[in-house]
Parts: sequence; C-alpha cells; structure tokens
Amino acid sequence: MRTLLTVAAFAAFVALAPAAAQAADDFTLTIKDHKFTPAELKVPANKRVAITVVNSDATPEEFESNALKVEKVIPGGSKATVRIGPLKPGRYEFVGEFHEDTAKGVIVAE
Ligand SMILES: [Cu+2]
Repeated sequence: MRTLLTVAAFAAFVALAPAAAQAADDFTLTIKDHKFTPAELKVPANKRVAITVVNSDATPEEFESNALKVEKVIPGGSKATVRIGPLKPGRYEFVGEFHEDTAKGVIVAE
C-alpha cells in the first residue's frame, strides 16, 4: 500500500512538472472568425518563446510575420507551434495572411 501511494505521488509529480516548466515561455493565440485572440500578446524579451496558434476556424490560416521571420500554415481545426526570439524589447506585428484585413495582431516583447 505504501509503495502504491509513493508511485502515485511520483506519477502526479511527473505529470505536473512539464506543464509547470512550460508555463513561463509558452503562449497561445487563437484564431476565430479570422481574428486573433489576444490581438496583443506580451512575451518576455531576450528569451526563446513558443507560441501555439490554435485555428478554431474551419478554413486554413497562415500565421505570418516579417518582423518575426515566421510563416506557418495552420489547417482549419488544428494548431501549430511557432518558436520565436530571443526578441529585443519592442512591438512585432503579425497577420493571418489569408484574411489580412481582419486577422492581425502584435507581439509585445518586454
Ligand atoms: Cu505567407
């Protein structure tokens, strides 16, 4: 019984550890109705950052930013992770290239 409890406690620790480790530098952007939420995303400057872009629309979208030098097509109903930085403090605009008139936002590194 004691061994079982120890194993369970350890398993819980292992399951939680990666989530805690990622929390600092992982961010999410969601595309819905060809708009990004949040439209302004704050990230830490001078660090490598992973942004998971969730496309909730049925149509594909392309996450694109010349300032960040990224371009990634995300099929409808799926998600993709883009890795950026380390960034100097500043504002970095991005768009959904397939719906540029509505899908736009900015990443603020600070
Ligand atoms: Cu493009």
